[in-house]
Amino acid sequence: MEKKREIVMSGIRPTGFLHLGNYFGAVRNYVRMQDSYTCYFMVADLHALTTLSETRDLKGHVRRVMAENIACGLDPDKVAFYCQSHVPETAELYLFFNMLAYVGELEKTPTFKDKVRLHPQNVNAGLLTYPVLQAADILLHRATLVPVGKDQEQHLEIARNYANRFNHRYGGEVFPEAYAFNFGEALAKVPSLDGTGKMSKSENQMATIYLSDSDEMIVKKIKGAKTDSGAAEPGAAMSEAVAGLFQLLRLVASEDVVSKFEADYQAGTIRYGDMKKELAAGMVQFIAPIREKAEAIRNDDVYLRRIMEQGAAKARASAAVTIQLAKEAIGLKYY
Ligand code: AQP
Repeated sequence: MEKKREIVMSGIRPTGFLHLGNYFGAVRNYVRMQDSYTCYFMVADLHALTTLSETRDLKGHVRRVMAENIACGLDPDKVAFYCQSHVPETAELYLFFNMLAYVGELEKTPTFKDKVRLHPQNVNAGLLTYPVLQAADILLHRATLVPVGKDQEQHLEIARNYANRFNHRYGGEVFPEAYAFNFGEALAKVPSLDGTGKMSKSENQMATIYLSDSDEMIVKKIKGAKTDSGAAEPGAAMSEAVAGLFQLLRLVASEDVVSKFEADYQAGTIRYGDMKKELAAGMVQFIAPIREKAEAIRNDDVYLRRIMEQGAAKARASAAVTIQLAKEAIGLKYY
């Protein structure tokens, strides 16, 4: 008998253009997992509403995120690839989990505190309960594996809490524990080019490389990346900015090339201009085919509509089973 496949779930917010962090933290693993797991991947448009007060660009962003995922190799026929708002069961489960979520706990979530700092004028309840909606996304399919980047690790701990709380409060084993997944390796964190933090859709666009950047733009951004004046003495620790550049180089260059520049760094002879040239060439070679493919998909209305409808149907079939189990456990069943 065929072994039951583990269930995988993950999502990306349509808040802008996909970047290298989204690729190496998430999409690359979606593609690697699609043949051996039962996968649900979604465009988290409802999550986007927590920070977007202007939704004029939403449609374009949703289509772009879909197209870029597919251009990266995601096969909508192998997985359920859907828009979060097309699966209303998500909102139902979110409501159930809100009864298990404590305000004090949510207020302490670091991502909430960051968002309050960044958007003090828009501290809405949706922002506070973001991890609750995320738990609903994952547990709607009773997923156990969640391919995400390092920045999402804490949200998964929260999702495990809600799963356990639900099972404990209402009885039964409706929800499993879900864990962040990166094939046994540390979760990815693709650094920004300015040496501070991670690449991100919505912050410092010149420090983030997007999958839609032109060749010239990629070269320009890498040229402008922060460096330092080289190792102060042999064996000295790298600055955060230079360590980040090496991390990026490792994503697109051969081991020989990386080792050469590492040795130069240690010897104090590194020429950052040469390293940047190598990095830019590797990035251009990596991104150009994705960009071109995504552009064609993005403009194909008929195809995108078919993908969205097919994805929603698969996701809703799985969601209906979970909602039924959850309602039975809670006791929301009167005849
Ligand atoms: N720099 C990154 N390195 C590794 N993984 C990353 N992810 C995001 N940035 C990096 C992973 O990508 C998936 C989608 O996350 P997201 O939609 O929250 O992406 P974002 O770029 O972080 O988007 P925003 O809108 O700009 O969000 P904030 O404001 O939160 O930074 C996730 O798996 C994430 O781990």
